[in-house]
Amino acid sequence: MTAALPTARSVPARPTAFTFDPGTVALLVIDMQRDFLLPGGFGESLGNDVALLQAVVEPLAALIAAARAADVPVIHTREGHLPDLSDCPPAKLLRGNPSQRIGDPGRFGRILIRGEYGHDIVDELAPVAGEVVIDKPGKGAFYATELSEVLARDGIETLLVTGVTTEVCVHTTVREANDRGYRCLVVSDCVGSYFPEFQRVGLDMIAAQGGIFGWVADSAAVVTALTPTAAGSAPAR
Ligand code: C5J
Repeated sequence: MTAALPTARSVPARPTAFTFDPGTVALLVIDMQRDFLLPGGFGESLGNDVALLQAVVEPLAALIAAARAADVPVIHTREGHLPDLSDCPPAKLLRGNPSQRIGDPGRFGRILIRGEYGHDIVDELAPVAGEVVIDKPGKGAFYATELSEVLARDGIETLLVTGVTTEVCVHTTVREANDRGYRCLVVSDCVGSYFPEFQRVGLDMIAAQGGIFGWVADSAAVVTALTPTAAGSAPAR
């Protein structure tokens, strides 16, 4: 990956300061979908407290706004399946003992089915025209998607990773990204878990062992680094 350029920005982070070139960075927003976040949705039907995920919305909205202002690409993902469930392995469909399964009718339409209201992104974080939305059948954003091609096309080398849930789709995606050579900064208050202990340990695991999967910083530090006046120069795009 490239060495720091003159336009490089630095973010206080764990385990070390994180530098990035604003011309080769993208903000990845993972699965901020109604099915996971809204009361009455799939996440809550699994017995989860969705308030823990909703706490992510406000700081993430501010981070997305900063990325857009800095001309940093914002890439959204949605976990979900085709209406005939042909892309959902039986092992995923039948796992656990939820009151409702993927594809069943739920309060917001068929659960985690593409095109349904619940499958889409919450209003506060809705993509704007021109932003890429990756539909993914798995937990990782690279598996069976066009994400690699999108990143290569846009010359992206570094990912600012946000979304839900920390220990599932965020972790899987960060691990996939690592194996593909991307540098990942996970934004601590812009990722969320239904389980506070998984949130804490999930973030610790990213930064452990000298940053085995990447770096961890809070959104205030990332917004400061993205803001041209604070960073002292305009982005390279
Ligand atoms: C889960 C996700 N937790 N987006 N999905 O099933 O993390």
